Amino acid sequence: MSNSNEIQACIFDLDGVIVDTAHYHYQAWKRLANELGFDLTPEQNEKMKGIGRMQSLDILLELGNIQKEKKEKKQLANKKNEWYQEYIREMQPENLLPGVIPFLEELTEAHILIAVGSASKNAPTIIRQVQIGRYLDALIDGSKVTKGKPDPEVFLKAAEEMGIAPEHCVVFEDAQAGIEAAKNGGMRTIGVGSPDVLSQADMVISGLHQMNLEKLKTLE
Ligand code: B16
Ligand code: MG
Repeated sequence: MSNSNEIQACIFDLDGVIVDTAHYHYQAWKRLANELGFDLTPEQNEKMKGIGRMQSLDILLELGNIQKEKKEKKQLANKKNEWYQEYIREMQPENLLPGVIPFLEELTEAHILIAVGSASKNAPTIIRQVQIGRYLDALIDGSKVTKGKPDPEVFLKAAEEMGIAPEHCVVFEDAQAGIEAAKNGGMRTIGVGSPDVLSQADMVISGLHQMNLEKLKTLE
């Protein structure tokens, strides 16, 4: 009989956990802010992490105290996305963050299922470029959800696609909104990044190079 705390699946956020595209998002938003006549600090950018494209734009415009019509907003979001896609076009397996492959290998060997749950509509492209598709049992990206993090939809859909109950899932996230989303879905959480920002998580690590099966099992 399986223990009710048993970890049967890990769900990974993409940007900031598997790859450092969080940095590219920041560069693209900062470029847009500069074009609109103001600057975007790394602290302000924290609020935009893990949030969908249009919602992020709303936060940016509010920071700049700028009002735009719907049509112009679409154009600004497209512009940001084109810059972002330019940055990610060159990505390769070498761009995977340290420790990703050894941990995915360890999970696969232990028969723990693996999913990616990302707010990004560019997630399938990134996964193809860094070549980790073979490890995944489910991929839920921004085009498959209607509600952004902190709504748990993205993680609940990943769990459902794998056929695993939320209480048997652990979510790895670098964004406050993502930790909140996982908790709202009844999942355990591992924050990837700074403990100051991710204090709500059950455990915080600086990157997947600090993770292994034994450490994961301490959450059971
Ligand atoms: P796109 P994640 C999120 O990905 C990013 O953290 C967030 O900064 C971005 O705005 C969002 O994806 C949408 O991305 O513009 O590519 O659709 O962290 O949930 O993997
Ligand atoms: Mg992220």
